[in-house]
Amino acid sequence: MRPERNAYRDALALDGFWAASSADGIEADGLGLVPGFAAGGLVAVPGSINEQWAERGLRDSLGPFWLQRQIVVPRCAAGMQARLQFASADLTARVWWDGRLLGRNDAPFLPFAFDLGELQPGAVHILTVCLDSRLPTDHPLPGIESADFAREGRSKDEVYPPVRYDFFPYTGLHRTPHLCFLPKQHLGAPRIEAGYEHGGTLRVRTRFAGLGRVVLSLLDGESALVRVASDDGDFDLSALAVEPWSPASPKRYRLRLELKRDVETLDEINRDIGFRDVRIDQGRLLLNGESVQIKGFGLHEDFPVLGKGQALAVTVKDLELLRWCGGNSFRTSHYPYAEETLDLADALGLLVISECASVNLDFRRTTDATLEQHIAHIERLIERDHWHPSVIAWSLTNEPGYLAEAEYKRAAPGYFAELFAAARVLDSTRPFTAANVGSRHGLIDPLYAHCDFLSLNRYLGWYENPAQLDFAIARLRDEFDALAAAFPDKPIFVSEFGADAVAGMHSSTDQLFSEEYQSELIARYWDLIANHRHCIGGHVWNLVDFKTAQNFRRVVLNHKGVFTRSRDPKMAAWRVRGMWR
Ligand code: GCB
Repeated sequence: MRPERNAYRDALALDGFWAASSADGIEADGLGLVPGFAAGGLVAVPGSINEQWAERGLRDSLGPFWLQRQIVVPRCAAGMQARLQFASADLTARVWWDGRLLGRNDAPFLPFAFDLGELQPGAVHILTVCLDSRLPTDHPLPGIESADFAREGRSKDEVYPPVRYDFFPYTGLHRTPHLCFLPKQHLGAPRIEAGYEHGGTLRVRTRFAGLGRVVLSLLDGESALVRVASDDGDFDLSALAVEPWSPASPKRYRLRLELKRDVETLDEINRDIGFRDVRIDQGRLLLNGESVQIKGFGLHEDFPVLGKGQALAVTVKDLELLRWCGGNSFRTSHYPYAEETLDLADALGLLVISECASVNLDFRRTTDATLEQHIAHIERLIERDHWHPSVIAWSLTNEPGYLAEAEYKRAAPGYFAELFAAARVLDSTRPFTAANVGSRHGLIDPLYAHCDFLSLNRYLGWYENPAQLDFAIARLRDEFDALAAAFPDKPIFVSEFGADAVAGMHSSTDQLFSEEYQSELIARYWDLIANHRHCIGGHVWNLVDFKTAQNFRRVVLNHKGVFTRSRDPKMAAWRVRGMWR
């Protein structure tokens, strides 16, 4: 559960410099105060190590990287239960406390925690983390080794560092870890469903051990709209006189849960929630009963020097750029973003499609463990993000079956059936989807059967039919018509469309990589999306240019941003602003 500071809980941010090393044999040295670290250096947390240590020749390293720091236990620890809380540790991590292995985490971009019991104020502890971005080939975000390219019959390894996906595999503690201090008797992560149907509805399931009762308050500023108690921590409230949350008016209320014994308060947690209803009905996306059009972008957590390291100023900048364009939505392509990004989306009234870290599932290599992990990661994603009003849908995977069609046809239907069924048990209040890769499966993707709306990543006019926009748009229209006929209840959402443009490259004729062509392609797609009866909207790929692994298709960056990596507008940004505002 995310760190919170209030009268009953505290949290120590573990940001700053950490000792670091990429040397071999560290584990064998023992993990007290490790001598090997002396030969290392310092890295900043939060941040990506690759960028900070590029000059040491580690820019393209997938790890392992060892990070270590001392922690002096603060006074507030007295009488409290300590919990070590990572907002993420990418892509995988093992964690030691005073040389004792606490555990590992294999879910990139998701939080995890370890209970440490009561710590002595003033005591000094050593925290060690080993980060490794070499993922196994059967991970939901599949890894690949250079040798695999040869095994696949490709003449050379094409991508370095070797990855299957189109963003740089940064390694680091990308979000601030915390040492949290909880009361011994405390509340667990609550399950919160805030809906809107003839007034607000609120369903809360609180977990707590031991005796006591939970008091729920719903606050609008200083005034309490509701204050009710429950012995088991469960609440079902309806007909609440609240304003609904929407992009036009993202009204939020503070939900406060207090754990009480007699008159004494033992613990408290707060969430700023919003009341809204989201559903797919008769081929439309309805928010609070009204049809909405999705206008926005795919994004990445990516910035020069920071890599994937969190900086709240960049978060604000990106969402403000999105709004400047007239957008109302984004997808957390292709992994869970920092929780603060969702907080900001809640506050700004943006509609978020939250995506699990899963790209290009390769069904030659999936195993039972893949599905098991994939479901576990979705469970953790939903547990983390389910209470955010901005999250309107879950995307369970991006472009599965990009490779190996035969295995996809054989294995994917069963996989998706189990994946979606498991996910639907976890949240019955939001639609589910996953992004289909157009060039491979077209109309017959087994994914479609399970999606509430069809998410299409389409690059006609770019990877296919380059510089032939009339032909590309005509093909796309035909595909929309065919999908509308085949899936009348499942609207189409174009989850990706776009073209690379190198800022400053211009052309008077249709020319790939020119700013004019990018701008024209986006405008032509949007014209189709906005006017097709079966289409609920689209996301331009991408808001901002972003770093990828090295390969001949990318000139350092993926240049499909309508803004450069330093966030300056290309022509397309102005064009989109003209279309959307
Ligand atoms: C896609 C992927 C995305 C890539 C994009 C591209 O379909 O989902 O991760 O970056 O295409 O630019 O090729």
